[in-house]
Amino acid sequence: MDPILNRLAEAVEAGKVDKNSPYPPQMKGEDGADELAKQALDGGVSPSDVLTKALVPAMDRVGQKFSENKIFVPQMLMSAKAMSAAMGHLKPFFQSGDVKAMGTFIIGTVKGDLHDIGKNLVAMMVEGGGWTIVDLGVDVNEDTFNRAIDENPDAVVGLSALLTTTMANMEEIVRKIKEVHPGTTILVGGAPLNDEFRLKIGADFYSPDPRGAVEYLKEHAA
Ligand code: B12
Repeated sequence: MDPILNRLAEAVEAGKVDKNSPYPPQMKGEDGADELAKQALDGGVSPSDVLTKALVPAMDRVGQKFSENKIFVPQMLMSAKAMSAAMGHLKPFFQSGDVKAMGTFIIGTVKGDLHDIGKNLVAMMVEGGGWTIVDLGVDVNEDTFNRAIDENPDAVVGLSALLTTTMANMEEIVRKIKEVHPGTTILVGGAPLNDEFRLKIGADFYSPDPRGAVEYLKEHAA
């Protein structure tokens, strides 16, 4: 494998965003994901290889370490940021159709709920898995979800809820989405949820972390 892809994967895993970023201290002054992704593409590595051989495996390892409590939210956020910096260089290729996205993932925090840190992490990790993200933000109601599905008919939907009170809103949103768009696959997550609740509300998949969502989407991509 091209050594630049190894360096890019290491930068993403370590959360090194760009040359000027002070984190992590042991990589001070070194190129980060931003520069390395650009160098890889300028050097002739295909956008698809940058995505599948460096970014996706790096985020996969990050997700794994997070699941095993070997790293925590701040480190994961830095890796997600590094991944986003690299993705910025890939976007033009995705948009031009040179790289086929795995599909579209619509995500939002359900109505009444303003917590978005977990939702953003899931969005970034799923984007790292090669999906196009439609992020509807926080406090999102069923009509907004349904409109987004109208606009992106084969999209998979992700719902996030952090409050026990908004879990009820999540149930309502799942019901309304399934009424209007019966074939839609819905993933749910958020600290107070579990798989029993997922089953009760008729969603398709629950994961306590982004990695589970990425794995599920990989298996269920059209
Ligand atoms: C930060 C925070 C806030 C911030 C939110 C900032 C932001 N931009 O998000 C602010 C200060 C705004 C806030 C406000 C409130 N908060 Co608050 N908040 C928290 C806190 C400390 C951390 C949440 C967090 O970001 N965790 C880190 C992320 C990474 O974890 P996560 O969200 O769970 O996401 C992970 C997984 O759940 C999963 N996931 C998440 N979404 C999805 C979606 C899918 C599809 C999948 C697959 C996975 C997935 O992946 C993520 C990464 O692993 C928690 C306490 C805690 N320790 O959890 C309280 C907490 C959630 N808040 C709480 C409360 C009560 C409130 C307020 C009502 C307080 C108030 N009285 O005003 C308001 C509600 C405002 C509103 N309407 O939403 C309570 C909820 C209690 C309950 N059981 O309902 C908690 C648990 C604190 C407590 N112990 O009382 N809060």
